Amino acid sequence: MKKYKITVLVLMLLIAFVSCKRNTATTSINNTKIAYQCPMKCEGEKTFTIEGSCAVCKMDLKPLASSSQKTSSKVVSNEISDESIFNLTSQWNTEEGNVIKLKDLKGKTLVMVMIYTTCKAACPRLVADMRNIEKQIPKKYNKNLRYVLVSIDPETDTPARLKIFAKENLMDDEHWTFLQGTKTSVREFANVLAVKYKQISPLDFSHSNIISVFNPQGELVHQQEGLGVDNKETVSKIIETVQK
Ligand SMILES: [Cu+2]
Repeated sequence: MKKYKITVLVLMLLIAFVSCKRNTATTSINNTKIAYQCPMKCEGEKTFTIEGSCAVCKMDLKPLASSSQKTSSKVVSNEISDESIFNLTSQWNTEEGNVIKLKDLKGKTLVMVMIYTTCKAACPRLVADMRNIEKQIPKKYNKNLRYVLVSIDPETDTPARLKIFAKENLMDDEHWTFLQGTKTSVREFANVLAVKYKQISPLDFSHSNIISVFNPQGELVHQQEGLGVDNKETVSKIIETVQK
């Protein structure tokens, strides 16, 4: 009887040891495989080996394999009509107080970015990036181009506020347009651009830093991601698109 008990005990210990070992094995595989990155790429391509939150934007780091940002960094679409942002039916207020739909911008190459005017961190740099791009495009194309800044904070960024912002940032010419939507339309538009944003306090959002180029049919032809990144490719893509 005693011998039987010991055998059972040994068996149980063995099973416990085996299952324990299996657990550690999977964990270590997971640890070595996954790299984490800020979904907003606040620190560029920098990756981390453990989960946590971004030191810059405070968003949760995402496992790199499941990051959709990578694939969306350059999208060339074939399905013209279905992929066009002109399918979106939402209405927007411009900084001039006009009410428009995105399809009212049809026929122009669109350079679009999502920002909010009370942003102290990324948006001033994104706005500078937009101006830097605009400066490199020959002026003769301006009539066939529209640089569009969509507010991710429609509650604060009223048309009047956007107008002031436009003037302050010397973006008040006709080829610049600022848009105020609704919370729903802004979220919908952000999803189309693969822009992520999250309100973290009443006047603060963490958000992706993506500048998108659309052809005159409203199809996405190029995206650049990051702050102060090399925009040569974006500039040549805009010129190529506007010349078509
Ligand atoms: Cu910002």
